[in-house]
Amino acid sequence: MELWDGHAIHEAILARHLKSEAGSRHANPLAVGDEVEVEPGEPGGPMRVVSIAPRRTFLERSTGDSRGRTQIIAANATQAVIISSLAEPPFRPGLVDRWGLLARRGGLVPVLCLNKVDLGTHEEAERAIAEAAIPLEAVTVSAENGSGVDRLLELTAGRVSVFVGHSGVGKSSLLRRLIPNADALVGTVSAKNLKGRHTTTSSRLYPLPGGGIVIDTPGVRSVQLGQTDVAEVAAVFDEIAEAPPCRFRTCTHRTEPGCSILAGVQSGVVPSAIYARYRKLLEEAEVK
Ligand SMILES: Nc1nc2c(ncn2[C@@H]2O[C@H](COP(=O)(O)OP(=O)(O)OP(=O)(O)O)[C@@H](O)[C@H]2O)c(=O)[nH]1
Ligand SMILES: [Mg+2]
Ligand SMILES: [Zn+2]
Repeated sequence: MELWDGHAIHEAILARHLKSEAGSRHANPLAVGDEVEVEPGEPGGPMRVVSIAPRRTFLERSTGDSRGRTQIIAANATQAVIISSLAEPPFRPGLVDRWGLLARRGGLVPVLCLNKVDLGTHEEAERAIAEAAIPLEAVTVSAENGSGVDRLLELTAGRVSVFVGHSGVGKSSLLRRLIPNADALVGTVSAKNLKGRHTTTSSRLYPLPGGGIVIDTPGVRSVQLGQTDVAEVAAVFDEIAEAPPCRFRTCTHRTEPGCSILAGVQSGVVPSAIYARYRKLLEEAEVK
């Protein structure tokens, strides 16, 4: 793996005791963004990572393995920039919901970046965000023609951001807009992939010319939530999180009597599209 000391890149390996922490909740011991302590290795050889600092934030997703482990996608980022595209692939609000939940879980602020607006217009992009009632700060951009990229620059300036989203939405293209010579990469870490196979996926950390860091990640096929609960899912949707309390404190807002959310759907205070997304997220997260 590559290690960045703030100036230069060094080759490093993980000390054996860090490789296999039995009973770890995580499938990968080390993630991009981790801060580590190193010792010199063999003369001329790689340094050894001997300890990993406690993470201030983490962005994880479930690996879906039988041990219920998660993969840490990035450590210590302050903001998750959820990248979607207006078209090719089409905008999917449900994915934004999932990433938003995972970001909040790990202490990151989720923001939405809707890319490929050149395939439509900024107005269409903003309408798509409004119709989906996405409760996040949002920017609409095009990596293709550069429009809106100044707003993405402002949003990322001085912050540690991790770019997430499906394959092909334009994460790396946007990064290249932010960092003209992005090929001078400054840090990678390899992670074991999902099913325990040793295919290597790699995320990379790039310092922004004006200060701040962007972590580019490979697109993932599925964004599994793993262990979650009603409160965590409800917190994704402003209309649900901010509704008055239900009769039962343990209400799941599905069929319970005295449910203020169901009443809100009836009266139109809670848009039915939002309620449908809430139910979908609950079901997919297998909240009982
Ligand atoms: N029309 C249009 N195409 C874009 C835009 N941004 C990216 N693309 C194209 O979309 C494709 C995928 O872009 P990437 O930047 O590689 O996407 P990515 O999100 O990094 O994908 P992964 O690395 O697989 O996760 C490329 O062919 C880009 O040229 C855009 O704003 N408009
Ligand atoms: Mg990419
Ligand atoms: Zn309820």
